[in-house]
Amino acid sequence: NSAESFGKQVNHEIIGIDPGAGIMKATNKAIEEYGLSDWKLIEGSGAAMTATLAKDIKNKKPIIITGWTPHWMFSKYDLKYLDDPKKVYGEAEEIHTIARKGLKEDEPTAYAFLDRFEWTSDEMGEIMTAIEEGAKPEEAAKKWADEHADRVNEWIKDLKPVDGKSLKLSYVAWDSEIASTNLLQYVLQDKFGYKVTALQVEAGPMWTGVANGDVDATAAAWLPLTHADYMDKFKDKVDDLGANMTGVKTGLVVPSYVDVSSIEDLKK
Ligand code: PBE
Repeated sequence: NSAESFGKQVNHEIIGIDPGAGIMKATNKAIEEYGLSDWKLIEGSGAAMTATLAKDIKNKKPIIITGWTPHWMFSKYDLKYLDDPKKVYGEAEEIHTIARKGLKEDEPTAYAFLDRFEWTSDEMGEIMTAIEEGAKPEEAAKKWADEHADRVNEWIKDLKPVDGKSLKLSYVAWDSEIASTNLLQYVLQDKFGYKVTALQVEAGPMWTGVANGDVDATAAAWLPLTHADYMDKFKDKVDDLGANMTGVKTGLVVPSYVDVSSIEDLKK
């Protein structure tokens, strides 16, 4: 049948991203729970995954990737999530901002702003798409903030500027987090006068940095499921400031021309 030929056509390879990503852990669990023992999850990076996706879509070749929303790939290409009846990829996922212990007392302005910061996947999508179309991340973030002063003003209202104090954010080079972190960096610098370093690291160090106090905050904690391991390990050592975005999603994704609709179909 066509599902069997799909597995063969893609060499039973799922194109993954960086090994620290929660979606990689979820995919290994999916391979187990759906009995996909002949499938392999290929490690790489977000950028390598989207490059492979672009190439295969151009040639109308079958491909299966680890995907997530918000992501520009869903507006650029016709893609679909495979159904996940066992809910291995969770439900009602959110992106949270987490801060180091003590940030609230040490930097009340940054803390209050980060605590208020919440936006939508459409808003993030505008920055992501601009970057995908060639804008530098910091320029795309600045442009978005300048064009959405009403939104930015809701977040910064009544908060007092600081004078050149330093702040560190950590993030992973996932397209969604490149967009959010560049926006936070711009607002913290331009509206409050912080000197912000945005450290691009792997997922493990992103969490560890906040937990051990080397990093002030990250806006890239996907919860409750995607980063559950990290949260379990560090929950007493970080401040969870709640969701900065709701309704996000992860899963296995294929171009819509691929004739497979559920993860269960991969077994056949
Ligand atoms: N992601 C994007 C990340 C979180 C943000 C879904 C690729 C992950 O840890 O899987």
